[in-house]
Amino acid sequence: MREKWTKIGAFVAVAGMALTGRAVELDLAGEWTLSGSNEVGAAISCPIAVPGGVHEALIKNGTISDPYFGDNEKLVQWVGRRDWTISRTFDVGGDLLAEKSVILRLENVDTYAKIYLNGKLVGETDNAFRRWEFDVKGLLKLGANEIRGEFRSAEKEGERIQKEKYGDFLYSTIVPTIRWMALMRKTQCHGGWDWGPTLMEVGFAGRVSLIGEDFCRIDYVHCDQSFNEDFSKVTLTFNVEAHSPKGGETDLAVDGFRSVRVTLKPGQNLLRLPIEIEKPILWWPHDQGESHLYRFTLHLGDHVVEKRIGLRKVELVSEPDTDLVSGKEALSFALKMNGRFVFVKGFNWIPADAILDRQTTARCRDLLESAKAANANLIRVWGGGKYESDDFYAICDELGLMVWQDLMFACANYPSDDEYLANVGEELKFNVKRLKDHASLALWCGDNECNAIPVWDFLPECTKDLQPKYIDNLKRRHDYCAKVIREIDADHPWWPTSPASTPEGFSDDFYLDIKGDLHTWDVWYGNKPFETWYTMRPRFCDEYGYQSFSSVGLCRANVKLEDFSLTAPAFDNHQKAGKSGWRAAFRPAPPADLSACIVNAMMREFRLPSSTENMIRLSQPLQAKALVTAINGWRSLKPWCMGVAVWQLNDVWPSTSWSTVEYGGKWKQSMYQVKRAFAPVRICTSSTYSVGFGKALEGGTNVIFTAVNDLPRPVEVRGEIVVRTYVGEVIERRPCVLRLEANSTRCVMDAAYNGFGMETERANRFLTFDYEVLDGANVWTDRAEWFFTRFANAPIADPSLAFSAEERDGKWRVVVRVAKPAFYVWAETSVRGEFDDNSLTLVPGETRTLVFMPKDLNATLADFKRDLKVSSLYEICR
Ligand code: BMA
Repeated sequence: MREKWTKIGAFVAVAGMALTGRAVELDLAGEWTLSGSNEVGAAISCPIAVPGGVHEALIKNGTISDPYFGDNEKLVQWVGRRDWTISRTFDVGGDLLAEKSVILRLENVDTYAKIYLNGKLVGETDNAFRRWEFDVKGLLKLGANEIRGEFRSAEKEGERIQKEKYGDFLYSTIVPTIRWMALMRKTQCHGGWDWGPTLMEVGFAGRVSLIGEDFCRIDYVHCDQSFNEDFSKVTLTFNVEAHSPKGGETDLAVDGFRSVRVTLKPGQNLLRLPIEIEKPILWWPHDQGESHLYRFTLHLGDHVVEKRIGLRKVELVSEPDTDLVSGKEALSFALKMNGRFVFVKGFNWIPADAILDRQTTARCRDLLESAKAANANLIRVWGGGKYESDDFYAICDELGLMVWQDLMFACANYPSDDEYLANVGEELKFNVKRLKDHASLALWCGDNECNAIPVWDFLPECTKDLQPKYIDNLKRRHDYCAKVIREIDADHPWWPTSPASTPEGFSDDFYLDIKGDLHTWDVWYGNKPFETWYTMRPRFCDEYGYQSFSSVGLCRANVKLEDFSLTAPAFDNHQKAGKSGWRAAFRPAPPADLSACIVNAMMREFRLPSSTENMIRLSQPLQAKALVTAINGWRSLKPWCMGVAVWQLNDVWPSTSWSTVEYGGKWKQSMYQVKRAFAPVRICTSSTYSVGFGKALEGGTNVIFTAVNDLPRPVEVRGEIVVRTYVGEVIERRPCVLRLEANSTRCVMDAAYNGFGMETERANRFLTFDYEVLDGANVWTDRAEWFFTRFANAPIADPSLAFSAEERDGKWRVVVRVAKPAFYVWAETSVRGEFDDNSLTLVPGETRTLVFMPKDLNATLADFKRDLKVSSLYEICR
């Protein structure tokens, strides 16, 4: 195969920057050959994509069937236990050979491979998060060359490392399927997670290229930003890491700013070039201002690097204080951008797909745009996945989404011997230099929940006597990582673990709501009422969630007709937190099957449907109700609480999970409700609850309306609180006009139920607060709601829901009307796309028009109308 030379001058995306100029790069991406053998030893040879992985290649070749369908996942486990060879030939021309030096650069080789060039070993890889460079000048020849990666099974390699290096001291992980997962520097959820399949990917997952250097090559350009007090001036220092075979003099310049003469010594060089910018246009998360990006062009000799950089300062403010409610010592946790506190509304991100080849930029963009559309301002890249692609962060920069970046460690005890840490150090150097200039990057966090693992009682290895050793390892790793990061990046905050109750790292009260950040899982795993969240007072909750099934269409598409039942094994295989999932595997606490959590809560909240389809549908209002309950409660606590992030935004495959966007990108009901609950100005409804004696929930006899304004300017809210019966009779109206200061919280009303004549009528009444937000010329309407009883107990009447679809002004619209109140009114179609609003409460007399925004540009109005459905609780719960 003859490759096109990237005679640099063309745009080459390297580490978030464009490399142009006098260097030669031969990109070896494309079709390679995969060879190995199957389960019974029969030879396989087929095309494989680079970048890409072995599973997609085997699916395309017809060797394995789609692992996402039914329980096919179980049939493909042999793939991860085999060794594989991935190779290709390529032509080399005279230009590359004429260079003084040529390196082979490999990013994200997954994972254990020996790399050969023309039959000679050039190096070995053992960390999928690193960038590898091997000197290959002496091995290349004019004309045809061959490159080959011989990959060993990571699972077997993990086992070998455990036995040979660590003996009986087990580095336990929560992953039940692959015991040695913690020993592999590879995406941890490849080993299966409580929302994902076990698919131990293998392959060249990143860029593979040959880079020739004559005078020099640039390895990294990364910057430091230093602002004066009032942000009227910034010093931006470019750090240029360049390698030169022989050394020499040249110019270093940033177009339009500065040029200096520099001397490169033979070997590695670090050059620093500060520039000053007066009155910088700052970068803000999208809800706080413009997400402005500067474009800088840097020259080193005739090499050119372009970078898009947002100028901003991000701080983590975490200070001891006192909880005035309990009188206990507490610790704040809040992000500050450009000197202004920002309330975080976030989503947790897991990889875009379990199969490497399907983690496309388009998929990432679609999901990130969904997060922004749902009013989120932060994405947490969770530690069990991967450091995402350059494109991912560039999209976040552009969309105005902040990124909480975990290091890739999750739910395990990891080693911390020198050899292991040195490998991690290389991984960090690559990723920190690659990512630190992204305006979106807000914080580095050491890991996900590794604090908890030594003390959780359901990992059998974590015995009391070994705890100190595990904790010691954890601290050693945290200290090491913090130091490596600090040396490269002094501009971003560091937090040791998500969650932690102290900036120092381990402490045994990491689960305390009033100290630091919080993950709270009791409501889901403990099957507790959603109001339990009102009893918590988090400073920053970066994980909480509630599961639902995917849409009926997606659930049907992934099982055979006869398996379309919640308890059919093939259907249940998509519920990884269930009896087959990891938590239950270690802690068989009731309910053993966690889909039963959904059904249990459904019985508490709603009347039970009579069909599988409607059970699936009803799980989505359930999840929506759960998520919004917490958001309303915790936003009301601002500034005590300064952030909420929903677990989880997306799915890696079609599954029953905590995601708010199902596999393929379709919004669940919860996403629409979270979007409204995350609006920058919001009337939040909540109630006072406490956990009483015997641990029962007590309270819930008042309704609190709290107005929250997260915008940096005052707004006006005009609305009306209306008390209605379930047949739609209006009992009372209370007008309400409010002026809200910038970045403020204000209690609008805290009223006992009695105040609404509720002693006898409680079950038959609900409240709406319809309001208009006047934010300068920008005006929008919204509705807050409060139900005095659970829907199971409410006398919901037939709303006589009617709808019609039409095209007006080039847009497809659904017009919905009801004769009686209707809840969780839900429009759905099989055409890919979203509505501007959905999952609604409608009251009599109101006509709602929902505008559809198709993502499938070939779809027609007829396609849209064909299976368009609008339903509400009444129709589903029967
Ligand atoms: C959290 C996460 C994940 C997990 C989720 C749901 O704690 O960090 O490990 O998927 O819980 O159990």
